[in-house]
Amino acid sequence: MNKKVLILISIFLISIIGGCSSGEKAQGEEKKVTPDPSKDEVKTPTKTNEGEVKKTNTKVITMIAEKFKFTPSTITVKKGDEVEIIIKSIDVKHSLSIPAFGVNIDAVPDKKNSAKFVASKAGTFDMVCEVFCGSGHDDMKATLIVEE
Ligand SMILES: [Cu+2]
Repeated sequence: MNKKVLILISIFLISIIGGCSSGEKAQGEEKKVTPDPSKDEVKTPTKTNEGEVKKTNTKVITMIAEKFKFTPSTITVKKGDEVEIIIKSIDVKHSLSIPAFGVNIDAVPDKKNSAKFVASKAGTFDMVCEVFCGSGHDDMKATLIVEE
């Protein structure tokens, strides 16, 4: 009895596999047709991409503030990128200010603060700490490079 059941099951399985493989063949035939539509597909998404670029190109950068530096000390993005900076301090209270883009984030110990901005202009910009944090405060700077 069991053997008959097994044989029946294996017949079913074979017929299912056979059905799948014939399905793959059908898909293979469809793939042969795709090269021409794919050329059109390349053109159409570029239109929608312009809107999507801002969403998909969000660059999330995590920075650490400490006496008297930022890590990383230089960040590089592309013009038009939406940039999210997440910053926390590992000692005392600092801030990260990017005057060129109106960004000012408190850098607080044990807390992550963040801000988003669009890097709308190319160039090299200062990022500074605006909270007086000690003798090296004036040297507490980092650089934002926005590539054209
Ligand atoms: Cu400071």
